[in-house]
Amino acid sequence: MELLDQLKDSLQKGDSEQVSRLTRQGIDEKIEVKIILDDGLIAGMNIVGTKFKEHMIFLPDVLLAAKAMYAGMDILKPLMIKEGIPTIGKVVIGTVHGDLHDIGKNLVGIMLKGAGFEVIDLGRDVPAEKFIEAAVEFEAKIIGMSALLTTTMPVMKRVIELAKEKEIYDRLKIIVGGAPLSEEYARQIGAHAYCYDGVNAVDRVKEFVKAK
Ligand code: B1M
Repeated sequence: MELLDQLKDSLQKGDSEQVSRLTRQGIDEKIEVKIILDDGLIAGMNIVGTKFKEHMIFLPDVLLAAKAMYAGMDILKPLMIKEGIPTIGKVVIGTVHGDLHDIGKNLVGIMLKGAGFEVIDLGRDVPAEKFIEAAVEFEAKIIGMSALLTTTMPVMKRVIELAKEKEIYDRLKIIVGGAPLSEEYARQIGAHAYCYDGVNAVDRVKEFVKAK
């Protein structure tokens, strides 16, 4: 079996040790970090999601897979963050209130750091008010929100309403992302951009910072 297939397979089994070993092996074999991430770790996690949806696996299996995903990401992280790049702007990032899914948000954070942004990561299950308070406190140019549940998406709308109420909406840009979101939803709630992955988030944030 090819290394990336083995990686996908080990991630699905929630075998953190194998995922770490194969991720290291991939790096040693000079496979691009993006390929290891996209075609190994994320591809494996997508299969986990489908199986979970179809009731072929259960929540503890998903948790184990998430743990294994982190084992791989921990190894890739230093390679994704280029050293010594000056800060080109501050981004406050978090997963919205009620939502504990933070793998995608963390990936986006790593990519933004790698692109030279200072990332203030509020974590997961973040109340709407906290996004606004942090953006004001750190004078952030960007607020980035992640949601993976259809039930938590409305929290994003609340954050945007609060930003308008506190009159900071026009001073910064708000980006949103997460599997259930869409360009259309982002537009409806007044977000400045919908980002489908970390690379796209970096591109959009760079555009916004340049345009200022
Ligand atoms: Co849950 N879960 N989960 N889960 N989980 C989903 C999201 C689900 C789609 C699974 C399914 O049914 N197929 C489903 C949601 C259904 C819905 O709302 N329509 C679901 C459910 C139902 C639940 C629970 C309710 C299950 C239960 O308890 N019965 C529960 C909810 C808990 C809560 O949040 N309150 C729950 C729990 C969990 C775990 C804790 C076990 C675990 C999360 C662990 C963790 O994150 N620390 C988990 C996982 C792992 C998943 C799946 C399998 C994988 C999510 C993931 O990490 N993907 C997921 C199914 C799936 O998405 N395939 C599922 C990999 C990650 C890299 O992708 O997060 O999409 P993603 O991020 C991408 C892009 O979306 C984008 O860039 C990232 C990189 O490419 N992006 C952004 C994301 N955020 C961004 C922000 C940006 C820009 C881009 O700017 C700021």
